[in-house]
Amino acid sequence: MTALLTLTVLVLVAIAIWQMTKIFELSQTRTEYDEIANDSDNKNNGYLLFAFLIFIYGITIFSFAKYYKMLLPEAASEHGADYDQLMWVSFAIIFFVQTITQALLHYFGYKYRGQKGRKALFFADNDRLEFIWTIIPVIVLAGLILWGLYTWTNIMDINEDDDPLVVELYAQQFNWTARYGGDDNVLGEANVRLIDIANANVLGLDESDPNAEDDIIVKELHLPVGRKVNFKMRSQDVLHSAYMPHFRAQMNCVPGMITQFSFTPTVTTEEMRLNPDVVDKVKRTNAIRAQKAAEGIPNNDPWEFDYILLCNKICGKSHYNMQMKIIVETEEEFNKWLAEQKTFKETVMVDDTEQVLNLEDDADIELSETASVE
Ligand SMILES: [Cu+2]
Repeated sequence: MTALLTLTVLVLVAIAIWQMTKIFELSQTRTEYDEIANDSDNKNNGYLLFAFLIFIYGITIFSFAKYYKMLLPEAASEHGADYDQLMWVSFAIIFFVQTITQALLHYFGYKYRGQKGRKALFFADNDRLEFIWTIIPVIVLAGLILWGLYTWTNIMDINEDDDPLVVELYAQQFNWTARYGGDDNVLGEANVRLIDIANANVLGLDESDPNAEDDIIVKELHLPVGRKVNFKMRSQDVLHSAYMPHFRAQMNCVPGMITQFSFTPTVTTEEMRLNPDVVDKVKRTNAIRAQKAAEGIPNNDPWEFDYILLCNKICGKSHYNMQMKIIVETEEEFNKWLAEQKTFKETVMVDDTEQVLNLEDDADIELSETASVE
């Protein structure tokens, strides 16, 4: 706040000085009107163009050198490599073209600066030149767009081939819930109108749908490595966006409809923790955390890398913290974890059963025990 105020004061003082200089200039009687640029002004502006050129090249190189490490590590999904390749080729073309065109632009600005007695050349058109500067961008852009469309179509080809694992991602202000189809890998019907908080049916599953019985609802997303996952996204309230940066995946979650995304994780959490980029990032982050902890700032325990699902639509005041941990593990570890989770029937529907069977005295104790399990 103090810095902002100081800055505001400095800017205002600068404006005041500038205005006073103008008043001073206007009060002088002059023979020559010097608001028109002369040769020396034009030359200085020409040099300033070169200075600006050096500045933009410099800041580009500086940004890449300093912030390159902020980029994501290698992709952890099958399609991620294609996606990254498309991005890097686009980057390379943009940097190549920008480097050349900016140099030409600024050089010609300097070369053909205004000079007393020099007249601009009248140059109507040149078909060959126009053809060249039209056809090159057309070919390059058409190539990039076609390649992009091809990649996009491949990524968005969501099908049931190769026995994909079906997972629902449920978004609400401000958290994520995941649901697995259970033994049959089929998600039961669900609708926000069926949400029954009192009965802990938080996702609005249809209790009359047999497919819902073995559904598993969790707050931590586990995925088996090497198996295709078909995500089905729902939102309870506003637009959210399921963003899994390490897998190069993002899809909007729209109230009233189911959106989809599909990818195959290729790197387990354990393997990714050994990735040199990740090791470096963890080291840097923990150095900052250690420093903050030493200064007595709370919540600065050492951090360990984990994949993450983030919300990427500004959906409200706690949007910044709308996230869920993702763990990619081997098929055996995944199956073991899944087997330990309670099904929808075991958690929610048990209450109804208990109510019915409670009428029989003998069954009472046993069922109460089951029912008390969260
Ligand atoms: Cu959100």
